[in-house]
Amino acid sequence: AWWLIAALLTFATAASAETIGFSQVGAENEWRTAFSADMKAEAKARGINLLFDDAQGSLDRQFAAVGRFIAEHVDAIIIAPVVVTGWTPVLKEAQAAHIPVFIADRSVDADPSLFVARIGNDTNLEGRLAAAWLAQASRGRCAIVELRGTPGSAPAIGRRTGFAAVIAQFPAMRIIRSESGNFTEESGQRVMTDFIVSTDRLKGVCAVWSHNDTMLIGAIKAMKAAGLRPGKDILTISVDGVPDIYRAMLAGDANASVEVKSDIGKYTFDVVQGYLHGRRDYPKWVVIPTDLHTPQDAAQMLERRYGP
Ligand code: GZL
Repeated sequence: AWWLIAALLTFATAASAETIGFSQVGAENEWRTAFSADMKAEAKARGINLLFDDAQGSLDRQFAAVGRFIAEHVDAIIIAPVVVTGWTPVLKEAQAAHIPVFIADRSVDADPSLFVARIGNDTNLEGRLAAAWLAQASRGRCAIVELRGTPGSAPAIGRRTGFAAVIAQFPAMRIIRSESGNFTEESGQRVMTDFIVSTDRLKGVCAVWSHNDTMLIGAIKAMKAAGLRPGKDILTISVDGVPDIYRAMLAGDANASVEVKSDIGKYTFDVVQGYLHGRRDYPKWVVIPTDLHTPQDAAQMLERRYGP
């Protein structure tokens, strides 16, 4: 009878729905919250039972969340790691419990045999692209102040390393101040205020290099409060491609941003579900591509990424 078939299908669907644990870094800025929203929406669309944990930037909370996921015998664990170090013990625990682990967004410093794959961006390339743009925009002569991301995080390490590798080829390009703003707007504003004081209102400073847009948004507020003109007298280059940076570009306050896609739920769950259904041919790193954007395409980027 039809009702019996419908009942069996419903049961079969419910039974096959995977339960997946997701340990998220936190909610430090709009890139992160967009990534969390995308992961939740994508899981819902796929009928996945997603156990979501916001670690509020704490590595210990992430370890506790993964421990809970293991105790609950989830089908798979996804980790967006706040920092690169310290992950081996919990990854070994998951492996011992035969629960596959996937790294999403930031990377870990751990034996690749301890996770199936990482789905994420190339942070070193982001730093290189940023420096190459600045080298061109400043004709290779620039004193730079740097706003760094969360200490020990893959994006802070990769962006700093990539940026430094490119400016090393330009003797007249150098970083004269560098502090962590922990990827947040308020810290970016505070650090830039300190830079303004310690450099006599950014005298001789040609550019601000910020490891993410959100810290730069804070820095722009600090510069404007000091009567300075970001995007005009001081070049700005940052990373993420969040809506506010395109708005800042359209206002003439920002010059360039390297995009990091935050809507990577579809790529992540394709790999996770594929693996759970038997695929074993994934590379260790599924690279999410990046692009640099400037005011010329800011309006189109706002339209395309964030709708009317
Ligand atoms: C992407 C992501 C970074 C963003 C920041 O690498 O891990 O973390 O660039 C976010 O905005 O805090």
